[in-house]
Amino acid sequence: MIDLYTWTTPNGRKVSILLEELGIPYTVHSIDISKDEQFEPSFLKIAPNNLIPAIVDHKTGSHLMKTGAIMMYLANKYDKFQCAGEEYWRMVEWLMWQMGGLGPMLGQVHHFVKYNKGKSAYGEERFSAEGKRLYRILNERLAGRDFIAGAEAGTYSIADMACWPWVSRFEWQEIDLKDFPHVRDWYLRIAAREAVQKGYSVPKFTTEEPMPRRSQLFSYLLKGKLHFHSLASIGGVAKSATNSWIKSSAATSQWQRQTQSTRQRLTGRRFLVEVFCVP
Ligand SMILES: N[C@@H](CCC(=O)N[C@@H](CS)C(=O)NCC(=O)O)C(=O)O
Repeated sequence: MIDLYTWTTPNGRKVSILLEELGIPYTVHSIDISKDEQFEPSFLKIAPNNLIPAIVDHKTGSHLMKTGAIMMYLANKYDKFQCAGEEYWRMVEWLMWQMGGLGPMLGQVHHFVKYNKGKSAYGEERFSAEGKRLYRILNERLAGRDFIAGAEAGTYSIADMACWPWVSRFEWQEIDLKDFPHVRDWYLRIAAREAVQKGYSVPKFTTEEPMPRRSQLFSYLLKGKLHFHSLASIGGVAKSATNSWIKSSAATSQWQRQTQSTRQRLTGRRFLVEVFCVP
């Protein structure tokens, strides 16, 4: 049994998404970093760097901090979501790119642009530019590929799971995903996964997965790029609309149930019109 110590942040979600993808039982312990719970001595014994997430594997007694290490440990232990051969190292390369670049730099964007806007023009410009550079690199990497690492179109791996929760904060980062179309395709592809939707709400539900603007989704549907299973996951977009069915659907608090009702509702319907063309 794995114990996960986490909070509702991109780093926390990387590991809960992986655990959901693995489909193994795990116990969640909330460490509310807004209440400084990461400094509790009991947590520091597991994660001396006082950052979430961390895990304890009760089978071996080992504990780990740092998402890169945790994800490699779990992927290795269950021999899943890791690439083989040479591509293993490509996957590690991109995992390290996330750990050393995408995460820390976008974290700075959140600090300057989202939480402290107007306090430091230099900080905002510097980190926004670096964030955009990283989006550009990811966009180039994903051109012609479904996933970040792996032969040919790629294999869904921990490299994707590490990057995705950071990209999910594109609104905080003032990033328009239409400027990075390969990232947007990849983002939607992963957002459609049930395990990702579940892992996103650990340790508790905050918001639905953020989605590109409705107008962008529209053009996607028309181009046939979004398929039925991805539609099931974008109930969150529909939820913000004023359609009465959507409202009643929103009343079911559980995301999973809502997703299912979205799917049922969409079966055999001209869902485009019904879900998105609302006032
Ligand atoms: N590189 C670390 C980053 C972990 C991290 O930055 N965690 C943040 C939340 S996303 C945290 O615990 N912050 C609490 C604090 O700054 O005291 C990892 O990958 O695990």
